[in-house]
Amino acid sequence: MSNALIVIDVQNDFCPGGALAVPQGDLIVPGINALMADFDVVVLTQDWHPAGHSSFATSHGGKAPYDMIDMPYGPQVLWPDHCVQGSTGAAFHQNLNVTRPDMVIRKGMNPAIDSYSAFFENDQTTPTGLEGYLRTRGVTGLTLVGLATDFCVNFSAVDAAKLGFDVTVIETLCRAIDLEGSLAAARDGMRAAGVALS
Ligand code: VGL
Ligand code: ZN
Repeated sequence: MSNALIVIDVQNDFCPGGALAVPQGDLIVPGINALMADFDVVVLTQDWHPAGHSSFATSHGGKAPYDMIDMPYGPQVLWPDHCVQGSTGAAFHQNLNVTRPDMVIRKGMNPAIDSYSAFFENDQTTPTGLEGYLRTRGVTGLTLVGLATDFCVNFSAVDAAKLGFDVTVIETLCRAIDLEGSLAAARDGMRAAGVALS
């Protein structure tokens, strides 16, 4: 039985100055680096979209960032172009420890489906493979930190709890986008799914 630290999307585009900047997103980096020593397994996730991804407002004529659209898999927020494969914005924050982690898992590569969760794309059925990796490493407990609390951390934590992992989110090592109450809704949803918020 091992414990894994899952570091969600600590990338330049989600930090101040980035395309989809999360306020204070960079301030969590030193604490995350320090926490890595406490875990058997450390995983980094990386939002990794092709140019012209369907979650970008610029891919939909007449739409603006933060508008909602209906996708075949359900409602989808439209975002500024962000985390385009190979761009500086998609790179990890320069101070994040990328030496210690055991693996990096990328998500959001399918042009037609967004992927907030580290486990499943937003159709909630296409797996990323992270579950299999963690199970074959003997991991049963997960601690999640990173960006953003109300989107990728939230969806990853809820999916992990549904998969039967014992899940904790350390909120002080996360920061939120907080669109129209999305942080409060995310906290309620995580608690309802059995995620421990600490
Ligand atoms: C994220 C919006 C779009 C996140 C990723 O990492 O929370 N949010 N893509
Ligand atoms: Zn994204």
